[in-house]
Amino acid sequence: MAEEKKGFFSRLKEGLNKTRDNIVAGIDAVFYGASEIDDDFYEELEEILIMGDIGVNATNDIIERMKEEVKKRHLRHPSECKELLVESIKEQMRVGETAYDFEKKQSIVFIIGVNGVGKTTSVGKLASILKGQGKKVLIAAADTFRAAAGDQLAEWAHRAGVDMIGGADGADPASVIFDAVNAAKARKVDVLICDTAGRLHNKKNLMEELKKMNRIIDREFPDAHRENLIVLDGTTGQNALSQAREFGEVANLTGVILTKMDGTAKGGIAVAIQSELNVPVKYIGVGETIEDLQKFNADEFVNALFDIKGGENSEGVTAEEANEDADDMSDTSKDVEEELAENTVAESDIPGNDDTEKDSNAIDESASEAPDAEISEEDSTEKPKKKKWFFW
Ligand SMILES: Nc1nc2c(ncn2[C@@H]2O[C@H](COP(=O)(O)OP(=O)(O)OP(=O)(O)O)[C@@H](O)[C@H]2O)c(=O)[nH]1
Ligand SMILES: [Mg+2]
Repeated sequence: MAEEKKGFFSRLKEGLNKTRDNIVAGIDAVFYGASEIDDDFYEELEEILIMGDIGVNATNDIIERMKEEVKKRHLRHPSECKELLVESIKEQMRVGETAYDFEKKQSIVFIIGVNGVGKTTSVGKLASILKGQGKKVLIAAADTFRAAAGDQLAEWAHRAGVDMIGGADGADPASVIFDAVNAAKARKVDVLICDTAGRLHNKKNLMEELKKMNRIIDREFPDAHRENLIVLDGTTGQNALSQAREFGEVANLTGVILTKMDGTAKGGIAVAIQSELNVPVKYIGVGETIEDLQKFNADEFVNALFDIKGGENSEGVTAEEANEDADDMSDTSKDVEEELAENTVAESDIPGNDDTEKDSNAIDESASEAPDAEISEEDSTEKPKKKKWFFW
């Protein structure tokens, strides 16, 4: 078991195989095929970067910067430019020093995104990382739309060894948030991570519902540090950008969790996200098990992409070492994941996506913003709900 496990850097490198084939092979052909640094060279490079999902903005920046450096350093041969490109991509993607401040504060991490992108999985993985750091973590199952959603998250909570608060199937997700935020305050939890239902960004009432949940958090726990992470599926390429833009309209996005980077040829999207949206990719997912989420590290990512040796992060700790704590939690994950993998949500399964939708799905501010009683464990259990999850 343990000997089969690979370090995160190896998994990242392996996961980026297709992206590497897609981008790096073409880039090498330009660097080592062209005989001089001329307009054709820049044009070919530009084309490959754009085709590799790196995005127009980032590509323009990279090319402009390269032109300047070529002049400054009096470079003559295209092969001398590869290092410039690598440095330039790293520069584009570097995550600011404050990006992970939430780890040091009492925080509420709100996880949003369209259907099936890997939100619930990422909540479980993130909970495990934070638990591994010795944090007191609570997770909120605010996806009450899909019958199996609570069970799926409960299993992740179990794997990560953290508590979870949920609501009855079909309950107002805002009421789950209300309960969870108050429980987090009462129990002096370090980080509350809230899973939410997948929603299409063009469904107005569902997007309004996100705003409502946000307002409840602000109102109930104004002092908490807020982290709104959008989960984007790396395999969807440019679509991920439009999803992030739409969600950015209803929530102040503070970061991206980019999932399914294993096995996609579109990994270049990580560069595009950073430069087109100006929102940092904070975590990337490279697989389905609990250890397959890692803090995004630009140097490590670009080194893996270009197969450059030296997978060390800025703190001088290899990703493998940093991840060791999560090792013992991974054993059961695959089997149970398969059991629970009935999670493709048809649009019609989601309230608001269907003309026959019940009125109760309409946003009812009064329903869940009204409760002003303090939430205690007793209060919560008294509510006549079909299913409610508590693990203390
Ligand atoms: N290969 C791979 N699969 C992943 C990754 N992250 C999530 N998945 C898979 O993607 C599928 C959907 O994951 P979920 O976590 O249920 O996605 P979700 O966004 O919560 O889905 P909804 O709640 O239905 O909107 C599952 O089969 C996960 O195992 C990843 O980084 N790599
Ligand atoms: Mg989910």
